[in-house]
Amino acid sequence: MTTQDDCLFCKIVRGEVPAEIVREGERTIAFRDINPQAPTHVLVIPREHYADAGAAAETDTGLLDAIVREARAVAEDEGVAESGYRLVFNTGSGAGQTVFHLHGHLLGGRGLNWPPG
Ligand code: IU
Repeated sequence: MTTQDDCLFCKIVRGEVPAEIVREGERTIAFRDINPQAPTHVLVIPREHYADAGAAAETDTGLLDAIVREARAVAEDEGVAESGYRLVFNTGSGAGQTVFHLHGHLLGGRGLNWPPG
């Protein structure tokens, strides 16, 4: 499995940096964003290091399936599945990505506008 010593989210996976983990899967973990943008704002990340969704899609499409499934499970756990939620993969700095370890933002619990900013 690929991990990076200096990657913040790899450190969360290894338990070296604390996070409020809400769900753990075989290939993924989900934890609350430290700067929540909605009442429910959970990051779903792979245990393995990929820089972004595109990098994972090139070699490991099953991983993206696992992330989407886990996001749905978290949405159900959080009670936002029925009212609707958003799953966002910021991909590249121009799209607002700041942590270069693949993560899906699960946002819910409030009305979400479209188009996003
Ligand atoms: P982005 O899509 O790469 O911009 O998202 C990174 C997210 O990681 C962002 O929402 C941060 O608030 C969040 N985050 C975190 O949850 N814990 C941390 O220690 C750090 C960032 I640094």
